[in-house]
Amino acid sequence: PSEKGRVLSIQSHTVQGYVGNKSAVFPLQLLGYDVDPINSVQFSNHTGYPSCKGQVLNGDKLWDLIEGLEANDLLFYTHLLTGYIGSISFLNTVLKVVDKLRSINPKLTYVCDPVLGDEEKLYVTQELVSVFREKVVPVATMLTPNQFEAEQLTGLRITSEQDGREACNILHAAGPSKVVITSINIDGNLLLIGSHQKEKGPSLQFKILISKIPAYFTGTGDLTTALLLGWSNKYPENLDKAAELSVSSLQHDCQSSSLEIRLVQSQDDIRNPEIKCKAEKY
Ligand code: ATP
Ligand code: PLP
Ligand code: PXL
Repeated sequence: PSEKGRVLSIQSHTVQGYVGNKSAVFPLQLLGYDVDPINSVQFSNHTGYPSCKGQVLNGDKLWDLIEGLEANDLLFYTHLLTGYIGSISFLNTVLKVVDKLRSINPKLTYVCDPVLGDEEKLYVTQELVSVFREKVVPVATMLTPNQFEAEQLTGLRITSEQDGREACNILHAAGPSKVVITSINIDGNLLLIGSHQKEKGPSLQFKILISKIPAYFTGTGDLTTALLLGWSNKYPENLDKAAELSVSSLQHDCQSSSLEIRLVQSQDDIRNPEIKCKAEKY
């Protein structure tokens, strides 16, 4: 276990329920991190409900906040974490934030969940996918796409473990040294595939088999990425261990049948997860 960090987390806020910052900030705090949230939107609830109201932060307003922090010398971060981003202008400003933070801490780790869609459906424009592919992936340190997002970012069709591993290698070549495909649907079960490209040499890859709970959860992707950030910073050379710990926490949080994950009720499982899912190295 190594150093703690200070995380800037740019994600959605929902008044009620747990997606975006609501599912990332508290778990990271439990793991001992200082977390500074910037809310990219403030909505009443997540979009899995019949309706939803609220406000959206634009790129200029995001930059205002960064300038405010900079004016007081408050821009030293060890980690930047981003999730769903809905507009090109906001995404371009996030790219400016990455540059700015790296000019202050060249070792900044940028953990990016490239939220583009799921189950063959995009929730963003094709243009946004292109910006992710061309500009965001190259500056990310760790990337956590789902199956569909990995396909969008690589152009590869992923229907097997082997395809997943190849997609990871394509993504490494584009930038991030750590890639975790958080779920691949194979034969009714979920497979997580992780890949760490150390210096030169082949990537170290592993898989975790996750038994699928017959329900649909919102916010699990956001929680997974936050936990992967938290644990992989503690075990920087063991992405497989970080992923085991992250997935094991999640299996506790997904034990209810409601639309929401159970974060406050699962504090002990976040701090000290009992390993329920073992990683298998390739
Ligand atoms: P994103 O779009 O943010 O990249 P994602 O689509 O990868 O997210 P999920 O598909 O929600 O996110 O999966 C993230 C993790 O949540 C999985 O690795 C798994 O541990 C857990 N999970 C999600 N849904 C289920 C389920 N039905 N049964 C068991 N585990 C689940
Ligand atoms: N779907 C997911 C997974 C999201 O993360 C978000 C974020 O706001 C949305 C949908 C919302 O998209 P829209 O407001 O375009 O429905
Ligand atoms: O989980 C991603 C997410 C983020 N932000 C908002 C959402 C969702 C998913 O529904 O509604 C506002």
